[in-house]
Amino acid sequence: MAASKAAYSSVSLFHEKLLRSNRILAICGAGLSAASGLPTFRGAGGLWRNHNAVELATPEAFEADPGLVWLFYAYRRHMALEANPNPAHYALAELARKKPGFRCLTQNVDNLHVRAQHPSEQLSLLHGSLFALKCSNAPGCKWTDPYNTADPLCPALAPAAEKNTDPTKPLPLLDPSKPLADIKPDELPHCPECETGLVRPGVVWFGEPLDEGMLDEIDEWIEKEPVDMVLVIGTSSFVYPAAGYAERARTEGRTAVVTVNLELGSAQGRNKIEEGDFGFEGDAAVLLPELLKPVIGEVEAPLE
Ligand code: BV8
Repeated sequence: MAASKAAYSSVSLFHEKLLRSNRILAICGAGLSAASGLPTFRGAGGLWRNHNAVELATPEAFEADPGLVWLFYAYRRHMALEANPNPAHYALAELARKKPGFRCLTQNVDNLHVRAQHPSEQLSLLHGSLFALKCSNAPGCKWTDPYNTADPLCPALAPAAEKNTDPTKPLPLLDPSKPLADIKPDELPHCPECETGLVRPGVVWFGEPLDEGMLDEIDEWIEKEPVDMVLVIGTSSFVYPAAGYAERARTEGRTAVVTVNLELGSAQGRNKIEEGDFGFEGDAAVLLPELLKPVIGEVEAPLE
C-alpha cells in the first residue's frame, strides 16, 4: 500500500521514526559527494574525455590501455584529494557515534567518509578506495598498499595532477580535442613484490566480485535482527549488489526506506515505495544535517 504523499515527505513523521530506530542501514552513492565538488556517474562525471566512466572502470579497459585508465584514476585521485568532506559526510559520521546500530555502506571510492572520521567499524567501502593500490596479478600476487596519496603517482601521470590555471577553460586533460600523451606500460608503476604486474587502483571494477568477507559480514548484520530504517542517499541504485540492499533489508511494516536524492524520480524507480517510507528531494549536504538533527544535533563541517 503506497505511502500517502504528505506522510511520504513529512520531516516531523520522519523524525519520530528516526528517534524510534536503533538499527539503521545507509546506502550511499556519488550524489553524497556532489556537494564536495566531485562529479557523479550519471551527471557530468559519466563521461571522461568522451569515454564512458563505466567502460573505463573494467579490467578489460585496463588490459587494453593501462595508461588511459590510470590517467582516469589519477585525475579522480587528484580531485578527491583536493575535495573536502561535506556536512552530509559529517552528519553520517555523527549518526554512527550516536547510534551504535547504524551501518553505512558506501559505493564511493573518494575516501571522504573516512576523512569525515566515520567510525571504521560502522563503514563498508563496497567498491574499494582510489587511495588503495594492489597488483594487477591479484589474486596470484597479494601485494597491496592500503593507503597511498601520492599525486601524481608517477611522472607519466603528472597531467592528472595539473592545477587548472584558467578556470574558464577545461583542464587540457579533460579536453577531448587535445590528444593525450601515449603512456607506455613501462612508464607506469609496477608491483614491488612480483615485479611483473602493473600496480592498479584498489577499486572493484565492473565484472569483478566485491570482497567476500565484507559481503558475508553485511549479510550477517542484515539478517541478525529486523532493520528499522534504510537511508538510500544520492544513488541511482543501478549498480549491484549495492542496489539490492534496500529491499533486502526491508521487513514489511517495520522498516522505513528513506530516499534522499536531488531528483527523487531518478532514484525511486528502482525501490518499491511502501507505507511508512519517506522521500526527500534536494542536496544531501543540506538535507541530511536537518533530517538527522534530533539525534546528532548541530553538525559543523570543520572549515578546511
Ligand atoms: C559483480 C568502483 C559478480 C570503480 C564501481 C544484477 C543485475 C544487473 C547487473 C548486475 C547484477 N549483478 C551484477 C551485475 C553487473 C554489475 C552491475 O551492477 N552493472 C550495472 C551497470 C547494471 N555489477 C558488477 O559488475 C559488480 N560485480 O557483480 O561481480 C562476480 C561474482 C563472482 C565473480 C565475478 C563477478 C561490481 C560493481 C562495482 C563496480 N564499481 N565503482 C570506480 O568508481 O571507478 S560502480 C560505480 O558506479 C560507483 O561505485 C557506483 O556504484 C556506481 C555509480 O552509481 P551512483 O553512485 O548511484 O552514482 P550515479 O551517478 O549513478 O547517481 C548519482 C545519484 O545521485 C543520482 O540519482 C542523482 O540524482 C543523485 N544526486 C546528484 N547530486 C546529488 C544527488 N543526490 C543528493 N544530493 C546531491 N547533491
